[in-house]
Amino acid sequence: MTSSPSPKPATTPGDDASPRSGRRKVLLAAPRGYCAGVDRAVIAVEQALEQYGAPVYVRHEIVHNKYVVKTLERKGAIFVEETEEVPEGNIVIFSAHGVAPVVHDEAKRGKLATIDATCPLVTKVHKEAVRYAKEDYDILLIGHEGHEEVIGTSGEAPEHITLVDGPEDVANVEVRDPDRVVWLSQTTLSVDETMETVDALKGRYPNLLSPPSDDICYATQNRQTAVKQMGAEADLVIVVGSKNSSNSVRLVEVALGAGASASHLVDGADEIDEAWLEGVDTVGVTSGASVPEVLVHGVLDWLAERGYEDVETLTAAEESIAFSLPKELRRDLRAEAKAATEG
Ligand code: 0O3
Ligand code: SF4
Repeated sequence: MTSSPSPKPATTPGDDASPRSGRRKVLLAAPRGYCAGVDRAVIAVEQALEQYGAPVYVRHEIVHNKYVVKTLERKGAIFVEETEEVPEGNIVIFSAHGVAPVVHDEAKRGKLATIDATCPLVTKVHKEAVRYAKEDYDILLIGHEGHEEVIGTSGEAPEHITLVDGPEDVANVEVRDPDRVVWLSQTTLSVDETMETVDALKGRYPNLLSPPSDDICYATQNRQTAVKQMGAEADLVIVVGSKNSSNSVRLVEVALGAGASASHLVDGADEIDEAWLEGVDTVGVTSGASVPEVLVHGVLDWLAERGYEDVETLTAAEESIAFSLPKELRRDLRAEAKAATEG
């Protein structure tokens, strides 16, 4: 996963930056970029285009990254916000963030073939919601209002779920029975802020039940651990990611909280402002879970051109998780292979 840009001589633009000691260095976070759920979702769209041909419709951005969406559009994917926008009889892929059960019903009504690219770790939270609703708990879902994942999870049991959008929202919560309450969360939240919210909830509901395992996923946690270490050492932390990517935005916040003097979210090298480098010796670089590595390479090359050629990898965790493709694609691939051997 780690790599260095091709070394390039320092050029004039970097000289304007006047670093403090002249020892310019890049700290590169590991892990960073694609998680297993994003990898699977992006491959699912590519595979669907190959298997069924263009166009293939995708409900919502498959992952929250501009570059990924544009690249898939060029290959023949059509992104829509509502299922009703997909013409009858077509294929629609549901994004990695998951959908509410009503969306599956809409697709059935529209006679659409569906491919569900919801990350299995988001599905796990959906299943928890269904289970606790069946057991008649009030579910406090910690998450960001309006975020696609929260809309999908809430849709599993709308009458049982109350959204809690951060510690400041805890005072607004109302439940039926304070002794029958459980909290769940969006997968891409700040670990520290979520724990603050949980502590505040426990202050109000001492018997609050916790989810059986972490809802904030391994990838979110690992990327935050790495950027936290980086924030303590870097003057500036550049996070590669799109503005609507919750997990990427959290990385900027965590970097600042860990002590970085500045941190900025950029979609790519073209969004970096030369002025950010003023007085900066150490630049931290990381990327959100929906960000292809090519965009990080662009940033490293841009920095190398300005004298930040020395790249040191800061490894916070090793990752080896991978998910199999959505079952609908695997089923059709198997059928195709069978037909080929029989024919
Ligand atoms: O949930 P978030 O806005 O961070 O979404 P991204 O940027 O597409 O990253 C992938 C995360 C995901 C699909 C839900 O966990
Ligand atoms: Fe799945 Fe976590 Fe990636 Fe979201 S960030 S797609 S939950 S692995």
